Amino acid sequence: MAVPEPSLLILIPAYNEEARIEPVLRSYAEFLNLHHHGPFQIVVVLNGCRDNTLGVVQRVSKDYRCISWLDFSDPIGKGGALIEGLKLAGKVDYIGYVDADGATGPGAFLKLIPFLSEADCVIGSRWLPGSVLLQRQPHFRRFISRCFHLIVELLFWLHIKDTQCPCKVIRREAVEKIHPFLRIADLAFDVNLLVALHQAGFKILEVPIEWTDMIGSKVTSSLFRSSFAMFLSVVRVRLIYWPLFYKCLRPLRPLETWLYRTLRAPRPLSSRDSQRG
Ligand SMILES: Nc1nc2c(ncn2[C@@H]2O[C@H](COP(=O)(O)OP(=O)(O)O)[C@@H](O)[C@H]2O)c(=O)[nH]1
Ligand SMILES: [Mg+2]
Repeated sequence: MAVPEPSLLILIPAYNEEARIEPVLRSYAEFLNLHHHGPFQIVVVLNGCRDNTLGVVQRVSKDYRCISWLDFSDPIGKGGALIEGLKLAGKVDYIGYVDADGATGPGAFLKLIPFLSEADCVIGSRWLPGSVLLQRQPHFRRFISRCFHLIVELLFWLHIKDTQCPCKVIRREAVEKIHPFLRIADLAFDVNLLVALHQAGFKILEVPIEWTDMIGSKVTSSLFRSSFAMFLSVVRVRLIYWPLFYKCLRPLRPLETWLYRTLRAPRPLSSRDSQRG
């Protein structure tokens, strides 16, 4: 008889994913049914989709009881969606997240789980030897990604090669402790998460992953705008950990709001927002 495995919650942030999400949901549900011998749930977190992503998720959820969704009308962004989703950690042992495009298959995701015996958070890495990239990102996207990595390394000294790989799994205790420090609503959310874990003394382990760049990326199609918003967000994460300086910058809030609006990026949550349950 199989030994029961820890309970698992997988979050999938999704924005206008009607074309990509169905096979991903089906493959995760099927694979986990066969290979994860413990309770699991898959929760899709949507916000303000202008297509029929919600309809697709609702239809697929009729075939698999493990699939459910949260739908927010506000433009809370990928990070905002994950911050909301992480509030469901509840009594689950492990909480992970992956993209809605299937860049990381369920087999690659499940391979991260055993490493949680050595760490509080395990993250997939496309930049470690041993990673398998079935389809690489375009050259320019990879160049921007390395520039971003350099900025993150200079600001935080995390020594993590791939902060942005959307395939991470974390122990519930760690999620609960750091949740109040999660503020970044755009794609720099991952840096916010990793810095909060690091500052709280949790162990992060980076392991090579199998990954495929999928057609239809929203980031690649708005690379400059997204990258600039991510730059602003990592600077903000840095400032959060210099509280005195951070307070002095409060008068600049309207400028920040204007910048994020101009970049069409979701604004970071204030400390008050992030304390609301
Ligand atoms: N809920 C939510 N999800 C988002 C938003 N923007 C992007 N996503 C999701 O975040 C993931 C990453 O986006 P993707 O286009 O795959 O970017 P890439 O993998 O970095 O090229 C996908 O699952 C998207 O649907 C958003 O504003 N809200
Ligand atoms: Mg993706």
